[in-house]
Amino acid sequence: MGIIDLIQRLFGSFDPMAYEAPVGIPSPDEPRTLELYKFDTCPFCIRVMRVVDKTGVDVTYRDTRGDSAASDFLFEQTGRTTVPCMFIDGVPMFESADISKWLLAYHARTME
Ligand SMILES: N[C@@H](CCC(=O)N[C@@H](CS)C(=O)NCC(=O)O)C(=O)O
Repeated sequence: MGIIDLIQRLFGSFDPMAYEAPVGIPSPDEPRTLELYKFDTCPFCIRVMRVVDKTGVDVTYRDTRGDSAASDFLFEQTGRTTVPCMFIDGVPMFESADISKWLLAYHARTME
């Protein structure tokens, strides 16, 4: 399945070029440092990691089940332990659908 098919399967008519990041979240228009807090049996994390694989976006993974420092960091920064959470230049974003859309826009606008 290609990237266009993946977008349609996940989000129907989502247009990555028209996407606007939520208030407070860095825009997907320039290179960013991306860190994804996740664990491997979390279905929402798997969905985001699939988008990462398909797009080839450079994301550093932090496993909150295998690395207690990662889990502690996530809680200290956000007051939550929910994954997936992606830090975009240090700004945390929750919700797999929101993270996936941001990644698809980032791929379309900085890598294509
Ligand atoms: N609606 C969220 C659901 C995230 C979620 O429920 N994550 C679970 C793991 S599958 C979790 O982190 N639970 C532990 C917690 O919330 O502390 C999304 O789509 O990202």
